[in-house]
Amino acid sequence: MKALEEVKATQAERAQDYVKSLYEQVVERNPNEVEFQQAVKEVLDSLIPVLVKNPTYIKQAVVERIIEPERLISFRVPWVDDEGNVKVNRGFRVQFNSAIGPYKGGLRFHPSVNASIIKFLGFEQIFKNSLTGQPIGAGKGGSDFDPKGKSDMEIMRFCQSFMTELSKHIGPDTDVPAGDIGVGAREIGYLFGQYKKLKGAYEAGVLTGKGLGYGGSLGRKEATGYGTVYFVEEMLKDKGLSFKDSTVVVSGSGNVSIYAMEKAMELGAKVIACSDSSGYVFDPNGIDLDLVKRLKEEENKRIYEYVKERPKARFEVGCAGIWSIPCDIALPCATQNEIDQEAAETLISNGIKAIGEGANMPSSQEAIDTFLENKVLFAPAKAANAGGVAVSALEMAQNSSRVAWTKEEVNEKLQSIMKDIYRKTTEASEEYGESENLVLGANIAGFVKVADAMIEQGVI
Ligand code: NDP
Ligand code: 2IT
Repeated sequence: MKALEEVKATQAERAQDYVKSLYEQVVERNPNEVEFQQAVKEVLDSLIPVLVKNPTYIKQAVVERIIEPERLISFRVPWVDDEGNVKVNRGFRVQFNSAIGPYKGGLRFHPSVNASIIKFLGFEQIFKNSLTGQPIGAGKGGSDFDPKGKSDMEIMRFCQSFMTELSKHIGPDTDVPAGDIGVGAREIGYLFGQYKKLKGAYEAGVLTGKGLGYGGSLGRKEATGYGTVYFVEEMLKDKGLSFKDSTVVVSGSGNVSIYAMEKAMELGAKVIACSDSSGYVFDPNGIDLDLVKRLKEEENKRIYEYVKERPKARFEVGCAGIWSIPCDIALPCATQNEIDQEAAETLISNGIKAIGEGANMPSSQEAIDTFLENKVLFAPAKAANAGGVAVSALEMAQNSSRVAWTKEEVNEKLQSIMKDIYRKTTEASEEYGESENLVLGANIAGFVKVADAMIEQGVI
């Protein structure tokens, strides 16, 4: 018996050493790409038990292969502003993994975009897309273009120039982009129009998140936010808890945030704060979501305008302070690393029960460790925000069969996909010995499907 335990301990040590050496390689080959390094480290650490159990993955170098993108495209995006000045931005598309389907993932337009950001997002998409159970590989793209303060025509000209180059690399069966930060229905419309003009053909399935009148899916706009809340509801249910009568803080006030707030409210929660990059609003009587929608979806205004119409609400400059508001459930839905260790500790000392990551990698590694050590229920991004890309895959399915499902049909499918992701995630975390650790569960469950497909397809 002792001998067996010793063998197991040696195997675990070997897997740990192996993972450590892979991480060192990643740092060496991708210097200064701190977000990409962070995303890879989290996954590598989770994979140790699966590598111990199945050494074939080491023999076949599946992990070495999975951390290297199949292709990274970087390109010049020249465009002309309203005053006639020529501007140049940088565009990216990373085609990370096509083992289980065409590359799939959003486009982000934000001044912070660089290769590290796009690679971390593309890498996470591998595991997320796998968890959805849909036939989609992983990609991500975007540009350091800043949409803030640009006119509609400037946005259109930028999108057209961006697509002129991107169109050479995408297609309904090769790579299917969608939205992310700074890219919503308006941008997808301009991108689609330019793609169609260049191809001279109506390839509806080349982009998702399209307008409802030209091939978009009902329910896609709401899918990420709703899906996050469905996932968290499952997690709470397991502990005899629910959204009903809970207080909720949601960061951001964009696509994911607005529909996370909407579904949490529908389930009986009181949402008391939301934010944008300028600061946050605290409304002790409960956020007026119609007002947020008008300010953000229609008028393109900053969140501080909210307090002008809700005198009992308060605006505070800076985003991090939102995590000092006492609440039962926190849904970070803005951007990466918005919750650091200090914010995590503050949330815990204020009695937080659950975290649901609507954004990608919103918690730093130290914050995640702090939540897990303190037994806070933690729904990791790859699982919790997979509803958006899952409904994108449903949009692709509708486009290729030339049908349109009702909102109810899409929503039912989304709910069952989120339940299924929760089941897969918890089963994997139990199988690999850490039943409360859904980070480990999501990473392993997402990995195994892709890794097995890669092995079956040979060394390519
Ligand atoms: P939006 O552009 O619609 O909204 C983003 C929100 O986050 C805005 O309120 C924005 O404020 C805020 N924000 C963005 N960057 C920063 C920053 N650096 N610091 C502080 N606040 C910031 O994007 P989405 O809602 O689509 O995306 C939000 C998150 O969800 C991202 O992490 C994205 O990757 C992730 N996600 C999105 C999916 C989707 O379907 N759209 C699917 C899965 C994940 P401001 O307007 O002031 O910049
Ligand atoms: O991060 C994400 O999953 C998204 N931005 C959505 C991607 C998609 O293809 O719908």
